[in-house]
Amino acid sequence: MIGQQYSFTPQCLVVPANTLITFRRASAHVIHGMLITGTNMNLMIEPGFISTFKTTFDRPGDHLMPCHEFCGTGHEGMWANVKVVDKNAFMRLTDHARRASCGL
Ligand SMILES: [Cu+2]
Repeated sequence: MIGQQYSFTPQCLVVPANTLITFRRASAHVIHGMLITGTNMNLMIEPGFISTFKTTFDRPGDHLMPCHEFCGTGHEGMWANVKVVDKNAFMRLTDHARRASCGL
């Protein structure tokens, strides 16, 4: 995931529950922060570095991932989503595609 003023790309991630997920984040411009609501995940994203963390979501659900480091005039609108789906549903979604879409 890339953070840039003032969005994250991609805007939404679909991941399977009960599976170790590795997040890798980088910034295109300035320092951003990112947390995942309902979890203890919280990190800084700095230009020139790749921030990495691993976690497992224990159940399906939707989480917001807002930028929590003031990064400029559009900071308040900078957020993304992670959609956690049942592992079997994820396998069906990716059966014929390389990645799942949040549009399902
Ligand atoms: Cu920000």
